[in-house]
Amino acid sequence: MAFFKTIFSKLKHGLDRTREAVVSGIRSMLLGKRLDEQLISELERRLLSADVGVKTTRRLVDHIRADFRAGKMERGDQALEYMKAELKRLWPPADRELHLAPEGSPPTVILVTGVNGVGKTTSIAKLCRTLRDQDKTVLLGACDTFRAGAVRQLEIWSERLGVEVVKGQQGGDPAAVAFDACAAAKARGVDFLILDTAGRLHTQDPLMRQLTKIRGVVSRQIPGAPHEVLLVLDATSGQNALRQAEEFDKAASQNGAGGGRGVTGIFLAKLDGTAKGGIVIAIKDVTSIPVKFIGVGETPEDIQPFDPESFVEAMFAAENG
Ligand SMILES: Nc1nc2c(ncn2[C@@H]2O[C@H](COP(=O)(O)OP(=O)(O)O)[C@@H](O)[C@H]2O)c(=O)[nH]1
Ligand SMILES: [Mg+2]
Repeated sequence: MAFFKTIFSKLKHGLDRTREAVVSGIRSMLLGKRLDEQLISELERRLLSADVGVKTTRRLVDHIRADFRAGKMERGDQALEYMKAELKRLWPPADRELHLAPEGSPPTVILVTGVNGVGKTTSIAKLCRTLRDQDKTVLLGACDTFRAGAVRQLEIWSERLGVEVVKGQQGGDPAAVAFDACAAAKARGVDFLILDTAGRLHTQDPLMRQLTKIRGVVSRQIPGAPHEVLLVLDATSGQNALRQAEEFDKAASQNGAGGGRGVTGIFLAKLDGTAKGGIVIAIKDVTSIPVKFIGVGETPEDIQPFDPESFVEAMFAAENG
């Protein structure tokens, strides 16, 4: 399935800030230069400051240092090529696709979760837009009943995108909205049901239980659902995003609701708003949850599938390349 396609220019543009702040520095530091100990230490510092993460940075730099000392690597260009190749290999090919309902038994249910303000509703609009472009029918469920204006925000997007929303009372039970949305999705035979949930603080236990409850309702209504639990993270929040990934994964897999699977994928929003695009690599270091999508702007078109090859190329691309 390839609903989502990389558009390289958009991806590259989305990573402008990361590239300008850190990576173009690394490029110009290495290209055409001879390696020495000082250059290698500087490389290490810059990788860390792009939030690449300690583990991967250490692995890359240790290898370059060892090869340099053994006389096997002399030029900065070689170090750059080595890093790109290694980074591309970090992510196994499996499991970046959207998990779908079995052939012939729609709907595919996507539960979208994450802390307030990270970009959940916007990311849903993006998913919705791409699916609509592929002639898929989509229904939205507004399970964020806590925040005033949340339902309205989803409705505004849905009107623009031409999809319907199932909603409940403000302050009502989100699980009840999930129930109604599942019933409506089945009755209408839509291909996809996307549920927007309230911004749950990962440290607030009752809110986590709420998520578990929604999962339970969904799985009883539609066996095998939710097929995908997408955690939206805000790339601009750095280390905080990493902690959220760990906490959500733990909490969502407790109690066994919905088959006991935790978060099945990450939607990393606002990559365009940060110079620390290396966070994608750090996420890989601390959790086994695959990043499936990245957000590179505020409009419904600003979505990209996460593809390691394109990502690394875009991150290390020459400014005019
Ligand atoms: N630059 C940028 N802004 C984004 C992106 N995704 C969301 N936003 C903005 O982040 C803010 C919060 O988004 P929203 O979807 O309401 O977050 P929610 O509270 O998690 O539903 C809004 O101003 C969005 O326009 C993105 O990929 N890039
Ligand atoms: Mg929202």
